[in-house]
Amino acid sequence: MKFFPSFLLAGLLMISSGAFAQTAKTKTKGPATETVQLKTSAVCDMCKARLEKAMAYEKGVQQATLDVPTQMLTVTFRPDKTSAAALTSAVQKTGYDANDQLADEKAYERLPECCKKTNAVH
Ligand SMILES: [Cu+2]
Repeated sequence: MKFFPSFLLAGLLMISSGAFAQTAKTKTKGPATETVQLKTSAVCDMCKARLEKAMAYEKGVQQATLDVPTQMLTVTFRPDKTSAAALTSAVQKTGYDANDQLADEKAYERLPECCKKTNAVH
């Protein structure tokens, strides 16, 4: 009779430590990400490719997708590596407006004619 309770206790300890290990693992699994949406002055698929590539080179960016018809750039990023402000600035440096922030003039001038914001989305 003495053997039984101690066996149960050992079993319970094993179960509870196993559960604890699993909880700790879940907590450290993958860093948190945030998503920001930027309204850009992109007008065509070349703009899309250019902006998505520029975002891919930004540190902390996990995914970037530009929807040409709505000109919305959606960026998923790691807030411990970058910020919405840094990504806004990166869009400006690529030659495009980002929300109410105007494009960097020199970068904008380097864009091909078809990508200038004077054009309608095409
Ligand atoms: Cu374009």
